[in-house]
Amino acid sequence: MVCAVRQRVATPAKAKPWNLKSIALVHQPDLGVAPHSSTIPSLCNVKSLPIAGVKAPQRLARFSLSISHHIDYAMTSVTAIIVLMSITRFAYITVSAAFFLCHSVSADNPPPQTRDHVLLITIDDLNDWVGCLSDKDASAQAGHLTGRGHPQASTPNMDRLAKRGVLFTNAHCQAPICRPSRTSFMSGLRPTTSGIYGNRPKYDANGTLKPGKDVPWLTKRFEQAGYQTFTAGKILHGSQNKPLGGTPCFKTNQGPYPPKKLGVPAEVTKPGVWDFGVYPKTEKEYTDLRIARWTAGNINKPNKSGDKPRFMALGFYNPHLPLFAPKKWFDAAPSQKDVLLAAMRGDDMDDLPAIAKRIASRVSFAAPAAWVRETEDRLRLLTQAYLACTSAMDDSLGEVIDALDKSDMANNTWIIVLSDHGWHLGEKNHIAKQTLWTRSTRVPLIIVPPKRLKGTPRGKRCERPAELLDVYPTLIDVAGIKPIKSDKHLDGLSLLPWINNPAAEKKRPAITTIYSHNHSLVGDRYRYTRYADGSEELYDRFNDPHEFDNLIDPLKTTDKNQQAIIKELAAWIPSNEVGPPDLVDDRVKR
Ligand SMILES: [Ca+2]
Ligand SMILES: [Ca+2]
Repeated sequence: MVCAVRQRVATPAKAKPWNLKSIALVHQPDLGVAPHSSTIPSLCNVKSLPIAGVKAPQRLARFSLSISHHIDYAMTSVTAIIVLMSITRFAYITVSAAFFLCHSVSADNPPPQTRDHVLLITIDDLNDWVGCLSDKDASAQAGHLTGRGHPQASTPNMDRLAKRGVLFTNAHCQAPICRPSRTSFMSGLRPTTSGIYGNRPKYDANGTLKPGKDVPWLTKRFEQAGYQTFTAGKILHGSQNKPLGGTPCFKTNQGPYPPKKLGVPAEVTKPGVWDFGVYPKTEKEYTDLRIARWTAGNINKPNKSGDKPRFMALGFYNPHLPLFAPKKWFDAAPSQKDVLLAAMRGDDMDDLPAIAKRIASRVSFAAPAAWVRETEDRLRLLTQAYLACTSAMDDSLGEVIDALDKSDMANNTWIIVLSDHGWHLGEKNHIAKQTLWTRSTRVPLIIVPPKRLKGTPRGKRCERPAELLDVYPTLIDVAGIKPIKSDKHLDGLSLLPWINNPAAEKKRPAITTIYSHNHSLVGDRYRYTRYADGSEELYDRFNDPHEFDNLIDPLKTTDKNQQAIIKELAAWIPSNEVGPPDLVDDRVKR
């Protein structure tokens, strides 16, 4: 019987139970539930599933799926039993026992042998300056950045993944800083639920997020469902990956660092991450490449855990500071003279509330950021380094994808690529992250279905709002693993309906939070921001992708529908938020 089950994987006809075209499901494409309600994500996105072979995104489908499996097993088992009974009674007893063993496994989760692998790739501090998110033609015509991406960004490997799957062009982080963002997508909980708004304190030994919630980390969730997991590089903040588990695990910190500062004078900042330039001398020392090659090596190794599917998570460090990369990537980047700078306008800060400026001034390492802003030449060097490091990281990413494509996991692996948040390089007079403006919140998010799913939409762009915390319920959904009690606490939505149909409507905006009670909400067109003191911003992202003009500025109010837009977006501001309002009044205005 065990042999009979394995044959199901190799024979296309045996994959029939996974085709859910015939399953009638309730259609609620835009999350037809009230904001703030306790949602079960996999029940909120129910709709027909046009992708042949995609696994069920919700409990109803999974229930039907389980029935299908039982019938399939029963049919296979009966055939096997008849044949074997003709041989000996002993064989009959043996096969019957195997049948019941298989039957009990399928009652909990789909058999491991039929499940897809998952490759989750996280990138650190990469904004939307990637090839597939950039308005190259429009920028070239205009001679400057349009506000969407960067025309000189070179990321061929991310671009080829976008052609193989769905690129979410309106995806945003839940917090514009490492730890709370990474916590959100690895736990499925908003900062407003977990209470994790900043980079400190460290996770506790057990990785507990909040007593009583009992939500497992994403890796643990898959481990509990029968997956072998491994982690490499930066998944949680500061490579504090211990709570994630995973065997094997490749631990490495950022670096190596040169003996002295390269791009920033030593007197400007203490030794540490704030620097940029050509380093290390040899490619093999480059950390992201080491992470990629370790991962590729593990992909190529025989799976020692038998038939277990794999959940592989790796995190690249670049283009997080320090912006170091081998020389070839600086040579490939635009020269200091030719590099296009981010768009800036002299009066851009005039229509911003004071708290927005205070939040920007709270950024870590303010001194070197201010030093860069002092001259255009310095900003050009930093921009060049950011583009060089992005390309270097992308090249490392390519090695992982190449290894996967050559492996025995090539046809049955979901690939997810994301960045934890964006980064400013001069927009709104700001360097670094930790703001609620688009260059901090907008991130690349690419989801690539397995090659085995013929007929799946590929090379599509989904312009609907998406959140990084949607990754957790999405992966549970596409893996088809059995829902558990803690799933009802998840704040995200499965994106499977939008993988199937990128143009489907979606009412729920993407929400980014910085410190408690400071939220920015992005819908299809507008960004609405409400700070802890009640002050507001509103941007028309279609007509003003740079977010230059705060429409709430009384002098610029022209949209007669403004109140309706605000009301619609503000309804999604999380209620019952953990922590008192943070007015960010501990720093003077810059
Ligand atoms: Ca980060
Ligand atoms: Ca402005």
